[in-house]
Amino acid sequence: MKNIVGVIEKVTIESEELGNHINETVRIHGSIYKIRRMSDFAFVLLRTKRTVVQCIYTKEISRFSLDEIKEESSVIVTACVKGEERSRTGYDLQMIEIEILSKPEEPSPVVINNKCVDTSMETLLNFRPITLRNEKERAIFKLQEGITDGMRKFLRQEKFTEIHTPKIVYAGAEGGANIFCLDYFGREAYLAQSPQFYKQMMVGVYERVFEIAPVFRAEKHDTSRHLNEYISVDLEMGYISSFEDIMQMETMMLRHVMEYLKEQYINEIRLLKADIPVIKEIPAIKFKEAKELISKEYNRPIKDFDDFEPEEERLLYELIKEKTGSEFVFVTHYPSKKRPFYAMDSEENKEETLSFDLLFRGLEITTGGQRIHKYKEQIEKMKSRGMNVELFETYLMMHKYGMPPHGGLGLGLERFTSRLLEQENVRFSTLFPRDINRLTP
Ligand code: AMO
Repeated sequence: MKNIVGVIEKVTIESEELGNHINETVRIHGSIYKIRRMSDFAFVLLRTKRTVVQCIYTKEISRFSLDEIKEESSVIVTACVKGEERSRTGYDLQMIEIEILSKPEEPSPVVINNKCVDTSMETLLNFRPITLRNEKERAIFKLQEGITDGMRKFLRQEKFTEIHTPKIVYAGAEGGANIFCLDYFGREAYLAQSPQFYKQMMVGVYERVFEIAPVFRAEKHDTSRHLNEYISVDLEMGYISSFEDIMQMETMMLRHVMEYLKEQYINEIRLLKADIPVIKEIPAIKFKEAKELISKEYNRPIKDFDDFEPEEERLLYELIKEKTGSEFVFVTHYPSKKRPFYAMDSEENKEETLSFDLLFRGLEITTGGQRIHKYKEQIEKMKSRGMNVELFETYLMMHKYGMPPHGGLGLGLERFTSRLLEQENVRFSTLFPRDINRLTP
């Protein structure tokens, strides 16, 4: 019998530690990212967890043949760390020995070791397990880690409890036809469109909750902003004075995230040439006013009085940016008929809801608002929409047995990341996208 004591023996060092070992011999592991042969030496780039380290191969010092190694081999390099001003990191690794742990069967079908993967989006996504190894490609998702990490840190600080809610559900929360059905042991079930019901229920338990998890939308259209599975950042909070509290909380959260990224992810920001906005305040405009403003400023007749066309979202961004300098804008008081049954209507105008969207660089990234917390009011609204109240019995339990005034929001992580990086398609910020045509890899 053997005892596992919970210690991993360290045989190699981390690339971040290299700067502390100038003129010392170290062992470091990684994948051979690129071999660049020069006349009497070679640059060998080693891809480690987060950085690409420059190694130098010379016949004089290196005790192996360059022909022994291939790109994408997994290796342990023994090398001397030499200070080198011309190197990005301030040092080079003079290769002495190499231990090859594994070699690829075949060379990569796509060139992944140039500055960016120069291919179509289709190929980029088809070969995702490989193309993600590109320095820039993987930096996108490292930065995305920073976004969720920054959000988590902020929300914990604000006393939100992180929760995990079911993704197989008995009813859709968001209405509409974009719901996936599944056979649940002979009963009809669905994939959750959002954690809406559960996060509301959990407000009754913890007052402030959040969840960062996948949600599913059976969108049949193939657009640059729609995915069939995406990561939703959901928060819900009780004892709000008005739905503005939610917008205030989101503004604070986004401000915190931007600062956190600049502190912790500067290399990824530089590599991706990301323009991280400084958030001071975010203007808020009523939906109706926004529609009229766009129509007036751009001389466009309003076609749809209840929703934005994608082009209108872009134009609103241009306008707000020009007038206020902000790349974000809250649009409030959406028409009641366009919002789900749980949205609270405004006292002043029952046709409008106490809800909002947040647009970032011309794209909706968040929806949020105040919810109905009174039982009778909720039942009444459901009945007026012809809904089967009985089906929602377990949801309505919280209303029946008492809930504080509350509200929350849902933010699409991929949309947010792709706007931050000013990408043309949300798929570029999706690790393994699921869309109407794509189920692999
Ligand atoms: P909504 O349905 O507007 O609201 O979704 C919230 C946010 O999720 C993102 N999003 C999507 N991202 C990629 N592909 C899609 N198909 C997709 N659909 C939505 C958007 C959007 O702003 N329960 C409410 C939120 C709340 O009120 O708390 C909800 O889900 O960024």
